[in-house]
Amino acid sequence: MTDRIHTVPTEPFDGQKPGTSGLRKKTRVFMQPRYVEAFTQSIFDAIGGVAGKTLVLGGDGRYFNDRAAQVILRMAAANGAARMIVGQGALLSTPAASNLIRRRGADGGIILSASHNPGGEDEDFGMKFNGPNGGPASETVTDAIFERTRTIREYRIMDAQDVDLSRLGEVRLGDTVVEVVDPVADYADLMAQLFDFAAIRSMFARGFAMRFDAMHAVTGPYARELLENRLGAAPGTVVNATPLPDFGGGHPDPNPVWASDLVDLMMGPNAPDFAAASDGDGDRNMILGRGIYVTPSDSLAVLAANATHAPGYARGLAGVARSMPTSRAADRVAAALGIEAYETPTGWKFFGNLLDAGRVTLCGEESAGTGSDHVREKDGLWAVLLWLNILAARDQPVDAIMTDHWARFGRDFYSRHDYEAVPTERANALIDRLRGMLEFLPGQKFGELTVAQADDFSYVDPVDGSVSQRQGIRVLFTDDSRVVFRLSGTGTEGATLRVYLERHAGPHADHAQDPDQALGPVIAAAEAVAQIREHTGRDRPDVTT
Ligand code: G16
Repeated sequence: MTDRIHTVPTEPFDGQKPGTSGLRKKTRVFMQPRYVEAFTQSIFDAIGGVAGKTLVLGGDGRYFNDRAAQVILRMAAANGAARMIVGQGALLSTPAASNLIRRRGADGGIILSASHNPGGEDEDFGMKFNGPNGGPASETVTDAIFERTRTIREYRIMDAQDVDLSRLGEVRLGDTVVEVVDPVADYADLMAQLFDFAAIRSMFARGFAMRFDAMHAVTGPYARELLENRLGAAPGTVVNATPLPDFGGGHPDPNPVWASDLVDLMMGPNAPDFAAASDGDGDRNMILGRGIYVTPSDSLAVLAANATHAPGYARGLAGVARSMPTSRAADRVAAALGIEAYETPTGWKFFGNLLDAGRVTLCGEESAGTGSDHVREKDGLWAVLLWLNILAARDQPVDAIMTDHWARFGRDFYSRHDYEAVPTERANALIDRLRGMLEFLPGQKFGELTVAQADDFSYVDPVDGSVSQRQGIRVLFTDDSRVVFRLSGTGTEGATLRVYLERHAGPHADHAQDPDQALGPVIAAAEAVAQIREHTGRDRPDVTT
């Protein structure tokens, strides 16, 4: 073999700045000559090189996943990596990649995904780096990567044929061992350690019916293996199970808008007992019972209150964490359990230190993410399995579990309104105006509601003391309602304004109300405070979840 290592000159590319979760851009941006190469070399340089190191590599199977993986392998070889552990077909769900990094003691990993964003030549692509703990790189590391992208002048790559990633086993690329592994096996084994598979199996054997929508994305093979093969759910329980490069033309985003078929099924006469969906890279989840949608914020709270039904959590929880815009439902559970509750900025990376320090066991976000200390990413199938474990243990339907939960803790009515592809300057103007008003807001009345407090969320990491400022505008009203305004860090077009709306109804209030109705005064106050229509030019949100 005439493998040859080249040092290739490049210009820095503008805007290779990792956002909430890695670098996300239009696929065609990534397809420009040297773009993936410049970013990959910047990652390698920012982490002190990869000579002698072991990295995990895989992605969600979207368009360009396979091409980017081959480039990264040739660059890892040229940069002297000792071993690259790659999922067969260059596939790995994000939680499975996190697990592999941890289990194999790797120095980190590169995950190819734009998560729930659509895939295809004209859609989105992404790359993110996870550290040796298996979690998303901290802001210190992503800042160092970004700094490097601004000065990079060359990258190293090996001339070589594509590695056959369809065959399990080891091959060599120069001195680097490329190990192609089954993407599902280790992850499925981990799940079997955490949950009472016998109880879940017996529930399915008694006729419990479920549908899991893999949305043509990466969780299909994982869900088939776990739900149908290991737990005995009826064949056909997992639908849209084959990962496709364009996710079948849809948004692989498990929410009531993009998984509306599943919601329709669960609200109709032929609903099974339970339904769930996951996203492009397998870290998000949506939970539904017959006739009921469980919001991600409520799901976190219910899982926290019931986790001890699962063997992996039988000893109880150290604490729970939620991102700031996530409803405060989980805090109420933590208070009742006498454990710590933490409020972090949006982004799974902020949970890493708390999990590593053993301060929290469960974490979650309003953006359909829930997880625990079993890996360092949110984990869609994990959440589904914990729900199944709880349903098996309590032998009650989802709606009864929710009614019971709200009767005990009260209900946090919750909704998120997204305004997408807003011109960046207009979105910035809205946020800047709010920032300028903060000190004058307390005491002001907006419709029925009076502002109690308002601030721009700032987070001091309790483990390493690092500070993250300007993480979202919080407006708290005297009746304990809340509105949060922030700009998304994952969009690829203009700005996405997210408005998070929340209203608490105590244990004895009417919990059966329609959430939109319950939130009416909060929605009106949000418009009055922020003048959303005027700034965005829109009458209504593009997506409501
Ligand atoms: C990512 C992050 C999450 C975050 C979500 C939305 O999820 O990992 O922590 O909550 O984006 O972020 P934003 O509101 O900034 O768009 P995923 O599933 O896209 O990786």
